[in-house]
Amino acid sequence: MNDTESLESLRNEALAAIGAAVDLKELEAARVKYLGRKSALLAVLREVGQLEPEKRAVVGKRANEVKKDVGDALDHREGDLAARAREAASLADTFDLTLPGERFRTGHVHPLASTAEEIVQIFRSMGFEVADGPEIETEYHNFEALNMPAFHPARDMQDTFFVGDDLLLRTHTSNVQIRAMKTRKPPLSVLAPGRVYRRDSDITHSPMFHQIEGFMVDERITLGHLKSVLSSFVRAIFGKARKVRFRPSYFPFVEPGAEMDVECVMCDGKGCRVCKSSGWLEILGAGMIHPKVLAHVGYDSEKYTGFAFGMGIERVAMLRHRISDIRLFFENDVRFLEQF
Ligand code: 2U9
Repeated sequence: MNDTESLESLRNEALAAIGAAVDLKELEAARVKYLGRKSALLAVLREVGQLEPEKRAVVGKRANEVKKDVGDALDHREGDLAARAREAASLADTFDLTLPGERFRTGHVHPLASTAEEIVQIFRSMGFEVADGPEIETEYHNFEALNMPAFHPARDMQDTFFVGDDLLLRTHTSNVQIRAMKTRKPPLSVLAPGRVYRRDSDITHSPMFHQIEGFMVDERITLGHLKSVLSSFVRAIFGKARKVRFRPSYFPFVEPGAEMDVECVMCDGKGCRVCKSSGWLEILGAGMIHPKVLAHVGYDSEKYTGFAFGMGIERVAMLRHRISDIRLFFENDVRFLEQF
């Protein structure tokens, strides 16, 4: 093989190796091999001076051309490989949009909040307005004004948290109604939803729970109005077909007092463990507002009469959703809350 032929095969070999380099490392190795100090091409260029003059011109020219071709091919391939490396790196950083996404956990309205809202809406549709009041209350507004003077035995029915000399955590939302009555004149129909506190704790009692109380006062309000409003309420929340019944009961702030039962929602009145085989579930307490309570707020009990009622929101929610332990409402376990 003469010098020009060996230059051609060197050029072909170098260009093939450059084209076959898959990364910058392999390309650098090709650069060293074909253009480095110990490369065959540089040896040709070093020795070209010793050739006879005619050969020197031809071989020298071709060797320089080969050197330029190999250098250009190296630079070109380097640009390609660098671009490919950048693209691979950026692809590794991006998301695979075809992968299934993570499921978002959506929030839920707490079953107590939705039950309270539903109860409030039913009474609003019957003309009641909603009022609010303090959870820390005086003995007067929580007991005295409700016909429960000091040492009244009924105070024991509502074991109380005292937080000061004359301050307690309200045991019912009746304080809101007393305050509403004191500042306003009949006709009035007010609903008082809110937190109440009693020293009681087991699977159906919590030291903090929620009540909705309400009252209606005007001239000539009768027990008939009470029965009509509360029967409508129970049918709206438990279904039209549900039977209801009233039983006499005692609360110091009403006279007469009554409790209202709804046909058992678990067994449709047949008798089960939940209704203790009676076929009925107690749902709320009610009565005609005691004349002494009307007198405390400055209403003429000869002219005005009214009815009042109270219920526990937890109890309504437990019956509607068949929940057996009141503590589930307050543990905030998402596995429980997600079901509503
Ligand atoms: C005023 C006058 C009268 C509200 C009433 C009840 C009967 C009653 C209980 C039900 C279950 C409380 O949550 S519970 O433990 N309530 O039975 N509440 S009458 O009577 C009032 C309220 C305010 C001024």
